Amino acid sequence: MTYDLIIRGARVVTGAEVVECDIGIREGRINALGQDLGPADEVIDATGLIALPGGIDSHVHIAQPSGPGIEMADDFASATRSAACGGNTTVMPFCLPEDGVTLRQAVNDYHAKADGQCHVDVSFHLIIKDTDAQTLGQDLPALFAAGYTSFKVFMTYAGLALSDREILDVMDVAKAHNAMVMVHAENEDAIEFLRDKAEASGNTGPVHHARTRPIPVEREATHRAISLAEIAGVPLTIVHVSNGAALEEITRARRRGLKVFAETCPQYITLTADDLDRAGFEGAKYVCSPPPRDSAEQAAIWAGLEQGDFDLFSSDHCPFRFADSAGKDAQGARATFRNIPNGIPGVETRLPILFSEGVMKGRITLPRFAAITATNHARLYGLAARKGAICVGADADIALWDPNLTKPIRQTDLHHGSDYTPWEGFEVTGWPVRTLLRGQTVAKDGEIVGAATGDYLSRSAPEFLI
Ligand code: DUC
Ligand code: ZN
Ligand code: ZN
Repeated sequence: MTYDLIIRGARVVTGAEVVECDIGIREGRINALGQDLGPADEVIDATGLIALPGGIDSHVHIAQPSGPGIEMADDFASATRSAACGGNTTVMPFCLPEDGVTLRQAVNDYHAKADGQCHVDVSFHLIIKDTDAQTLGQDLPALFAAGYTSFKVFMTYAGLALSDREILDVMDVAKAHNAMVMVHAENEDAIEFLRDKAEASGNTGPVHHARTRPIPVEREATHRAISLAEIAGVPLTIVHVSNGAALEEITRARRRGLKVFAETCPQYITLTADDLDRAGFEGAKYVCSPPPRDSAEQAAIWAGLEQGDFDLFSSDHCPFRFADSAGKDAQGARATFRNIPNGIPGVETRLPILFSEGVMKGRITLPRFAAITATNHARLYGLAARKGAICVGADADIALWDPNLTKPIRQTDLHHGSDYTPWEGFEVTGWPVRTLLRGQTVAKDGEIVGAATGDYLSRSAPEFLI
């Protein structure tokens, strides 16, 4: 039997090894790995390239309600175009109910925004902001059963932050249904205290976003989230870990045998709080939570990546436009850091940054790169076997990388809806030059190919061992 496609001659990063072999693809799946596979309708000569599993970015925000007058810069079409050109084949955005809308209705509305628009596969996490009987007793169990098997809770942001009791109640439902709890760990009361003091002293510029969310704010909440999970008896994932002290809370808990998983992001290995202190209002371009720290904390995050303390490397893509009254830069309203929308674009640059800074600089191996950018995301969020690895039987979601291509990141080359990138001019070596989704090329040489063929992925229960 002929293959639909053979990718020939790449160095292939499988689950465990890097091997030179051909990849035979039939009906959208990887059918064989080996030599001399025989005839195919199409052959891609990948000599000199590296075949990695298509990236899974399990932490992105797309078209998420962001408050009165504020609009996220990406819809599903632009976000997934950007994802595909950055070597990704699956993204997992968060479904956030607007005030007065049930979780179930929010999921339906979010599907309506995504349907037919996506250039990569998508699957939704839920955000739990209401803990009423309808949400916890009915909507959440029904949604878990329907394949929405992970959700995020916030310990910060008025209107979103849950109390400790509420977090425990939500964790209890997760325990009953084997779902993954993701936590944004920052102490809202402490931030509010520091924010009031900063503003009273006239300290209102973007850098004060970072100064009012210092490391203890995150470290304490990380410790508390882990303790609550221990009390409730559930595994959890701490998302967007920015510093060594918070990571230490996680590694200590892991040593005690708790199932605590850790995620970090490009901003915590490449940006610092000084970026929020750039001249004029430029610092607003770097406002995200938790904030970037300093070079010592970057080193601590790198040590965690090198030593295997991090399971996930995600973008936390959360794009706003800069020169836009619906984005970062509104005269008056956003004149204090308190009102600057939190988040930065990064779904297209996540993988090139880690490949260049991690793999090419000898800090992490290719198999480790594959694990923290794809395989572990599939396992922890219920997509294992089908997604996240180049192995027989899996979807043929593959990114072909040129490890010798060096060029700076430029906003003009990117595909997101934001009008800037925080990494303008940042030089990287190694780019994904072709992305295949279920065996079909969806991006090539930095441009989208073909129509929006991304599917919605219903998920199984997470694997709590990776
Ligand atoms: N947390 C996120 O995960 N993303 C953007 C903003 C935030 O606070
Ligand atoms: Zn968060
Ligand atoms: Zn996020």
